[in-house]
Amino acid sequence: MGPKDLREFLQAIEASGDLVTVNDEIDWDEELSGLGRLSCERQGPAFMFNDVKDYDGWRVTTNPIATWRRMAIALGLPADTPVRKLYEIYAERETATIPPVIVKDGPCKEVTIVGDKLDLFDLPTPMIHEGDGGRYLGTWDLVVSKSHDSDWANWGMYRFMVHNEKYLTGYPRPTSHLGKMLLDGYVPKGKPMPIAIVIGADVASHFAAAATFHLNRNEADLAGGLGGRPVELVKCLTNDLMVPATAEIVIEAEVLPDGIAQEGPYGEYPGYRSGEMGDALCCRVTGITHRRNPILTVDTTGFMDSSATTTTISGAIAIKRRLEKHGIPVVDVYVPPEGGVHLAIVSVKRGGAETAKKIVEVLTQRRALMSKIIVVDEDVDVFNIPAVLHAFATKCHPERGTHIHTYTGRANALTPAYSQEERAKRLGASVAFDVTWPPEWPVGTTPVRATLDQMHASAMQKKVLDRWQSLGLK
Ligand SMILES: Cc1cc2nc3c(=O)[nH]c(=O)nc-3n(C[C@H](O)[C@H](O)[C@H](O)COP(=O)(O)O)c2cc1C
Ligand SMILES: [Mn+2]
Repeated sequence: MGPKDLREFLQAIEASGDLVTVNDEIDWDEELSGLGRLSCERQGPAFMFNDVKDYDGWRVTTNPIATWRRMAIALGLPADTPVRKLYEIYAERETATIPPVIVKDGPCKEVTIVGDKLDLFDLPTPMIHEGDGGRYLGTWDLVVSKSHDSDWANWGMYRFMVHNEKYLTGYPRPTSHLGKMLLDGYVPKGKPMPIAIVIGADVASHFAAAATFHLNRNEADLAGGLGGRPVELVKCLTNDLMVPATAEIVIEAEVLPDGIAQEGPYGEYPGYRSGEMGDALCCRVTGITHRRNPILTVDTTGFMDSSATTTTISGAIAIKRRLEKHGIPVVDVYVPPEGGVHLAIVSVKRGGAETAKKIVEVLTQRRALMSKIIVVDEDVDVFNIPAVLHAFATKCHPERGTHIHTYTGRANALTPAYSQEERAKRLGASVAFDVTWPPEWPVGTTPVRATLDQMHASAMQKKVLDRWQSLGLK
């Protein structure tokens, strides 16, 4: 079972040496996020900042899940669990959903603020990067919304920026489930859409919010599966939405059906500041509730952030399921966090040009997040980046091995390689690199890899391995 709330998770990563506590004063204005940023780039620890300038009584934690070690602990596993194993366990738990339970009260209600007392500047919201459009409150969050005409309660992780004391502006993409709910249900009727921006819930709930999950299905069930226990939900103060009861902070708000506000730019997950300030949805805060001595969690978004670790695991599993559904003989899929959620590595039982072409088509049919797909033979371990790089450098034919697929209207507007014009028109392309031996080459004519396991007979391999062991080598 995973940790029951954020505090239990933080204790666990402190015990394993993956959390560093800072008791000296630190500035919310770029300083604490700067430390968090450097830690992502160096695969260092999460931080707990106990003394944030101007914000007595508040604490800030950066990048809860920016390493596989912290992901493992979040899933209730040993910190050194191999990535392949994490993928297997995550995929298993995704299919074993557990519905939430409703409780009457919870720690997230220890302090409640409504009416004139509401002021977003009372929260220690950091200025994360120089050049951001403002202070970002929602980075590692969980945003609850409910369908206008059904019981579907969606959870998504979307960025939100402080606009003024009582207004926030946010960037759920129009293709996100929140975006669809708003545009299909509330905007046509001219009704405000209630939302709850939840910060510091149990980690499994945040995984569920960031996961690639079905339309019309509740991520709360997925959170139960991932954490191995039902999530406890409690009703909001100023609307009927249900939120995780152990959350550190809950911002209750309503999205205006007929108002917009300026949002961005923001240092984003591909590892670059993306775009200009632009029109975005606008929300009026209706209530704030929080735990005593609350902890604001922050993802210092950019290269190797929490988003890279979290979204790549559920994204890769979704890609594998999708390829299987389309009859591709897929073995493994890995989306390495170093690729900024733009690169997928797919191993297949039988490769070749037709397979590579089909893979790039299938993976760009609806949304097109991956711009590079490396297709390898199954004897290449997709989790072993040096092995993948070796195969790519040697086996991909520069001309016949490159399969480009272009599309309009669904390109990822955050892809750094696209020009401003391409982004505006959502024009893009994805490429599959075929790093497999052509299936039409006669058996026995493909080059043999010069490795111990391929170039030597099994008797010699055994002899060498025995000698290796007797030399005391690992
Ligand atoms: C730290 C983090 C930040 C994210 N920020 C955004 C965002 O601002 N806008 C967005 O559309 N998706 C964002 N995502 C990705 C979504 O959470 C993800 O696509 C999720 O599946 C959305 O849920 P939905 O399918 O219910 O819309 C973010 C993910 C993470 C991990
Ligand atoms: Mn959803």
